[in-house]
Amino acid sequence: MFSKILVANRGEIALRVIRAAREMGIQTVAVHSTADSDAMHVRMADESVCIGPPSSTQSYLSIPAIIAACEITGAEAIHPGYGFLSENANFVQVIEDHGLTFIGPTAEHIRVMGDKITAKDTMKKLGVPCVPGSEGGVTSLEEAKRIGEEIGYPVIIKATAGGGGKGMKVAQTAKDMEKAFQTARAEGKSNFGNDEVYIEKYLTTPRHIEIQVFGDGKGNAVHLGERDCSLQRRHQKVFEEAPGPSITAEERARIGKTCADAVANINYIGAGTIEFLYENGEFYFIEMNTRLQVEHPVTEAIFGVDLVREQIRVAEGLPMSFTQDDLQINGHAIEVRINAEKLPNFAPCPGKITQYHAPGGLGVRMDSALYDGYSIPPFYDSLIGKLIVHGRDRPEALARLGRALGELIVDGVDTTVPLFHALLAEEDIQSGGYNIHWLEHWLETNLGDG
Ligand code: MV4
Repeated sequence: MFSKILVANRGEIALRVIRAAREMGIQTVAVHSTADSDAMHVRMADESVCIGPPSSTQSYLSIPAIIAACEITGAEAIHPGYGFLSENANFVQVIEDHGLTFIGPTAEHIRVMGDKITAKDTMKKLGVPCVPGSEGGVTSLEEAKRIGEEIGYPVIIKATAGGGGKGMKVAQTAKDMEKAFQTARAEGKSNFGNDEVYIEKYLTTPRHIEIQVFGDGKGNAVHLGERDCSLQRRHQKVFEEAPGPSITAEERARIGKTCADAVANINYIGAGTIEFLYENGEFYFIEMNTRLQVEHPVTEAIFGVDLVREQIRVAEGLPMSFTQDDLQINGHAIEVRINAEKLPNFAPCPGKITQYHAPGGLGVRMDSALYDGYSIPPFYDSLIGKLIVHGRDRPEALARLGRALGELIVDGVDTTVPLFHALLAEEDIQSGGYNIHWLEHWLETNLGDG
């Protein structure tokens, strides 16, 4: 059993990890930049170490500073949270070279899934359904055009190293191919230092459905159903729910088993998310994330499990504390992301919180590192809280979300809370009838955003 772990993150996710560790009787070490000396994660941890100046590259992304903090405090393992170093294979390698444990997958699993072509090839061989497209990378315009004719337009050209929507271009017809192909390559080169691209059939109106998987690293794995994360703005999720309003129990059992078997086959360890586009009753693999995700609490709510506790257990070599048969869905959960941003353009809005009051009551969870008088620094992302509601069914969860949003007070900065009040009034949100384009269209129509 670990006696002390270091949390290489900040904000609500650092608190999330500290809370799980404390319930397990494990001591915690927070790391922080000079801009975060007064941050809640520093106050909540048993110990803290300042690892550098405000800039993320010199603090939360500094591998030597984090390793030094481990050695100074005697922490035996590192939980990376999400973002920052959570999907950095080199970080995992350095941690292991120092005789420490990374609470997460192996460097190899991170490397394989970080390269989108290798990830897709691996998943395809494991029997996971993928979007039709090129076999591997496409290097010439001639080849791109040939594949376009073969699979039929529209097609999408994606940078192998891409992410966050960068290096992704749609060609509606053959005459768009040259420009789309060259632009995707150029964006891959400038954003990720890699101009390799691949081509897929473009799905026009899918939903974003992701399957939560969990492995013990010894050939055993389970799935914890899906989350529907279709409501996004510029590739940032804003509203997530589980189960997916469009997914049947049969579909869940089938795609879930396919995913669990796939990760069991590669001895995957810890939490992972297999992302799909879902259209006309079919699932199409797009990417795998080898980390705990921001929206994991909706899965925790409906399955009644603590995913961070399980991550720590398997990192120690212990078995998972449940089997597939133990995992039964109870009710419905929704998460909304509270960002310090000013509508209608979602401009970051750091500053001092003059009043904070978290909602409570049955079926309400508020994961936030805010407190009265806290100053949100301008150096990091704008997520300041996640409100997660759980009800016996979707209508109850929606009603509870409206009630909890009404109780929430965040004064001193602008937030995305008004957006959620407005969304709850929409028929398509109440019915669950949305896809990946719904929110951007709604924002354009209702706020003039875009
Ligand atoms: C696609 C697609 C349509 N067809 N692939 C966006 C980011 C990256 N994770 C994958 N993305 C997409 N890939 C094919 N073959 C549409 C998107 C997409 C998207 C996906 C999920 C959630 C929101 C999205 C918004 C725009 C485009």
